[in-house]
Amino acid sequence: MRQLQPHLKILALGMLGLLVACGQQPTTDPLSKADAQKLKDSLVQSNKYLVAAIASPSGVVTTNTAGGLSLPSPVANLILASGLPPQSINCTASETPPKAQQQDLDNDKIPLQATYRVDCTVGDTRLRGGIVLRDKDDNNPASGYTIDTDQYELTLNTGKSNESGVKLDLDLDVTWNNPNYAVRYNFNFEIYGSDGRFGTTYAYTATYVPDNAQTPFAAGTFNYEGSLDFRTATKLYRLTGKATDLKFSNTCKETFVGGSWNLEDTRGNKLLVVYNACNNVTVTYNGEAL
Ligand SMILES: [Ca+2]
Ligand SMILES: [Ca+2]
Repeated sequence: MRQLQPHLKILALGMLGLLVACGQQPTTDPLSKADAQKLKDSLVQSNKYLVAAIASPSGVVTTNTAGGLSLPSPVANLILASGLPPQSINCTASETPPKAQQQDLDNDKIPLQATYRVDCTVGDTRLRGGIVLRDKDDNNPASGYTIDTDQYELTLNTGKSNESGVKLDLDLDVTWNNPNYAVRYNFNFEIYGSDGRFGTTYAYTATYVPDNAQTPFAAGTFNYEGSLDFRTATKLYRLTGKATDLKFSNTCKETFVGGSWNLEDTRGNKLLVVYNACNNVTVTYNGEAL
């Protein structure tokens, strides 16, 4: 064993070096316009997943789009947010425990806990991953829920030289705080393809004020602030973010439908995302349209 020790030391030093290399410090460089464009793409593409995960627990989406399973709407919506056409989607899917064994005492269609795994293909597009859904309180239909994705990935042109895709790690925690909700987003979204690999990471707790307390996830308003990390191949930007009166409506599957999201780098450069209406978003960088 003694003879191994120098090797172990070298190994330990090597690993330490690796850890230092991975722990990239945020840059103080101004956000370049090219990177601002990538950040815009990331925000706009990721938007639909944020919107999808908020769904009316009372409205179960009965669908054959995921291997014939009838899924709770936050789960079905997340799968449909991939943009795969529901008619031609071909999935293998599993549900644990099986539906017949799932507990739902408050009948809010959110099981006490269930895990869904899907593997879907349409042509050379593939979606796979896991989603765990939990009721915050299975004796209270207004309680809220948590949804966590696991190794969730959408690949386009699978196996080809122009393969591209997105990886999503979304942990969402919706907690009732009568009459409003606290919504915790823990979000990591990565895009890869011909533009390289870039991603956004953030963790915010938003306040969510429903328009109507009887149907809390039909429509409402989000407000939150915090930092957002944007990684490119060479840089890590840490931006401050403030979302003001983001209007959510479950009639819009693509985007928020009102309000704005302001992101600012360490030099005061501003990326402003304005939601005009459903799927109608204006993004400017220091006042210039992107
Ligand atoms: Ca329940
Ligand atoms: Ca409940």
